Amino acid sequence: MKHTIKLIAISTLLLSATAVQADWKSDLKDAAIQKGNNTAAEKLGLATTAPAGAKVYIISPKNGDTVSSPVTVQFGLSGAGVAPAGTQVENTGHHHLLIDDPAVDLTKALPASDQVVHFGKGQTETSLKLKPGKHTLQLIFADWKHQPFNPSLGSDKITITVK
Ligand SMILES: [Cu+2]
Repeated sequence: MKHTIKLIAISTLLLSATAVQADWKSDLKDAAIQKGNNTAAEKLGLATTAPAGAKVYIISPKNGDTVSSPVTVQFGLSGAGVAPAGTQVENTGHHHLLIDDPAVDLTKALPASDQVVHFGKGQTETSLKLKPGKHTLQLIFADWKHQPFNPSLGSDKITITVK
């Protein structure tokens, strides 16, 4: 009797060890598939579907404000989350600030320049040095590979005057 109990215990142990191994293998397989899909999406420039109902807006300054430089720009987002660039988590992305209306192709990964500023660490505000005069600001929220969502998620374009 004692012997039987021992055998059952051992076979239970073996069964759970096999289950753990299968889990581990399928996790590894899933990770490999995900990595392959990510590489393909990046190479092919596939846009990520925009999180439903997400909105991007500039909290401050407000359209028409007169401000002094440096200007604190606060980024607003609802219906989606912020994640650092390169981190693929569903329904997340990072902010990009377009300064003075640069031409950008919203179907491709955004370039980086003085006028297209990436916030790849997941920042939600910045301090911006601007020359005196009128300037426009617009946010574009893009996915882990800097590519705008489909449909694209952007704020209204605001105009401010720097003293
Ligand atoms: Cu970016």
